[in-house]
Amino acid sequence: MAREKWASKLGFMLAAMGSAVGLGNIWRFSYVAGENGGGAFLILYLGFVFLIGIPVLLAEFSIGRQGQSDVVGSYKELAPNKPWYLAGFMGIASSFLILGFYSVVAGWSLYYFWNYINGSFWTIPDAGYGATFEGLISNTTTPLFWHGLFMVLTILVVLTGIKKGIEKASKVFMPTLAVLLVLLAIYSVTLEGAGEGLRFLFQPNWAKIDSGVILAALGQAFFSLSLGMGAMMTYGSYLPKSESLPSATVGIGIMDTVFAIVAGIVIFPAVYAFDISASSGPPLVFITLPGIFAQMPFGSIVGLLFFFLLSIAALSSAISILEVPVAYFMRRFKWSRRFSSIFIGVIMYFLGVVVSLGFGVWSGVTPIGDLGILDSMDYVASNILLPLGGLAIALFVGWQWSVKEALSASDMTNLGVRYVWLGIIKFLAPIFIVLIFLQSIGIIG
Ligand code: LEU
Repeated sequence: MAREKWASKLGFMLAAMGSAVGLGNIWRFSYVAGENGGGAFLILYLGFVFLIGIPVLLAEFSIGRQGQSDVVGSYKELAPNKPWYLAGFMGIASSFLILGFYSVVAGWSLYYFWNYINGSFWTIPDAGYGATFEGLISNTTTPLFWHGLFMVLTILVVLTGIKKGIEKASKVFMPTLAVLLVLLAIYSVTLEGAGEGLRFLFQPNWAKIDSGVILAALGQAFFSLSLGMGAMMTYGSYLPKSESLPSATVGIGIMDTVFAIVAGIVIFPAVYAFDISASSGPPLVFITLPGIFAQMPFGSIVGLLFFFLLSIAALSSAISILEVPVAYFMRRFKWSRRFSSIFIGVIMYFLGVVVSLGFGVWSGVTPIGDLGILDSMDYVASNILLPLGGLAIALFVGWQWSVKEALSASDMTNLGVRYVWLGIIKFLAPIFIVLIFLQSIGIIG
């Protein structure tokens, strides 16, 4: 059977943007920035996106398009009998860990959407949004229902296939989310206390930087660009060789970053206006945003629209995560797309059950240090496995491939910046990633 293909380059770009823009830009970016001191974190994160993220993204697309296979198959195709494909298995492991918690958070978003439809969130609940949210996530069954619904939607899109499912869904919703987010940002900066929020986000306090903050910024850059897991490699593999990659890559990277910054401009003024702690962790946006909506004119409609779009953004990212193992199992075991999507999706659902219970009956379970189940899975996947996946990608393109192969696979052959890119891929990105790791485990100071 012929391998599936995107209908157009624009379709590919939108799908890749759909993968990049998601909960990571709004939910994860804001709480990780909040926990890591704001401004200085933002600068590190931006530095990593442009210096490492976007160049490695181009490398990841190139491997996929050249290999024309899934994350394991592409490495095997391009370097038979070499151990590079092990990096592919690491990507598959990341996809399970990430979708395991991603779907739970997306379920919370769907629940909020529903509460804006039925009117319960139009006014501030008696207990306040904070306690109401805590009540939701610590409940045993309600979040499991919404998380299950989200997984069903994800599976349905993935089993419909590349063109009809993934590509179509991304086209309409992303632009709408962008417009809404900008409008919200404009509103948010008029809130009382906004200045303090903006200062927190934009004024770097260098004293806050330590090895943990640096690692968190690197992890966020990878997570937000969907990098290092094989999602972008798999998406790249559905692209015909005739399409050019560099401009698409830069477009996706910039777009993703702008989304995160605008989301920060929405959220941090509200954090200060409503006197919430910036370091309140994963619940942050679920408490601040409804607070904004409750104050603004037509807030209930805005809230409804916002959580609808956030859920869609999460969906277009989740499908790219599920696609990583689905594509692998389809090829390796000759499973149909339908069976593969359902089987793997169900396993991921059950992983998510563990994550969800981690906020309720298992809230005392802390697999890593004092991190709960979600935070532990996120830490391993985003701060360790994704950067390692990125390291493998950079080393593969920089060292396994000849200069000629690397430049032609990435369509950089005639571009002036080709040696800058190659220098980053060969030296800078690997060295940075290794140094950050060494520093975070305390080997260098
Ligand atoms: N890039 C996505 C996001 O920011 C996450 C990724 C793991 C698919 O939400």
